Amino acid sequence: MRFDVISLFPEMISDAASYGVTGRAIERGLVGLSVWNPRDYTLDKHRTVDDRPYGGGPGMVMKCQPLLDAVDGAKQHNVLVNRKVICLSPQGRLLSQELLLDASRYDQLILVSGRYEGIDERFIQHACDEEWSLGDYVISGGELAALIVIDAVTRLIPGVLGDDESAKQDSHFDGLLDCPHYTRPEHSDIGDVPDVLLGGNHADIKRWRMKQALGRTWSRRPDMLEKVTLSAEQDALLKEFRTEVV
Ligand code: 4FV
Repeated sequence: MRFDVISLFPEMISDAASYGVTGRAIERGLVGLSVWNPRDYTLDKHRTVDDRPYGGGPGMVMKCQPLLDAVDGAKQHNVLVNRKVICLSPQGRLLSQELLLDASRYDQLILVSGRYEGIDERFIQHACDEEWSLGDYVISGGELAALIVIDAVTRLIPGVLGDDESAKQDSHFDGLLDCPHYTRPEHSDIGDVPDVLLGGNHADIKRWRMKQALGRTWSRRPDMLEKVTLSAEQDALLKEFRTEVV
């Protein structure tokens, strides 16, 4: 998997992606990352990447040409075919584990990070396969959204996480919130570790964790429960949880 990010702030991407799981995955060559600055593709001496909006209104809009040429640069650099060009914007499809799992199957993701009020629509319609959104709020640039896509997709690349099992442990992986986690000390003045986790009975531990995941999803994100089909055992565990909390 390789990520090619189109951004006016290349260091913001390369610096942030150099830490932790993503940083190690890049060092190990499990994922590739390059950043392409549209300003390097401008044709005028002032290296102009934005201009005033037609129809008036506040702020500036990113011009087509520098973005088109930057995307072409990212494409020419990699002859990979199984790729997608994604524009990160509030008008896009909401990011989800399901969308990111699908994206992790591509060879290349070209992630376009806008700035200013937005990007000339003709570029989006002509050069982008899809628009993706972090959520229904406005941030100052698409870079943070691109970094979230890079982080979340990189975790799904085989070999990146210690054992691929851990990606499966991730919350949202099976459509449920995660169970609570504990580590030493066993006892503290802000509470003790639940006994079941100390008993060493892995079946009981697995059962307790699923019960907690179901219960937390039910109490915090009932919208997610509507999207999953629970097994008979999960149904029973959730009933048990609910009878215990009322
Ligand atoms: C955004 C989002 C987002 C809009 C104008 C950048 C800003 C500015 N990107 N999910 N929500 N982008 O707010 O992805 O150019």
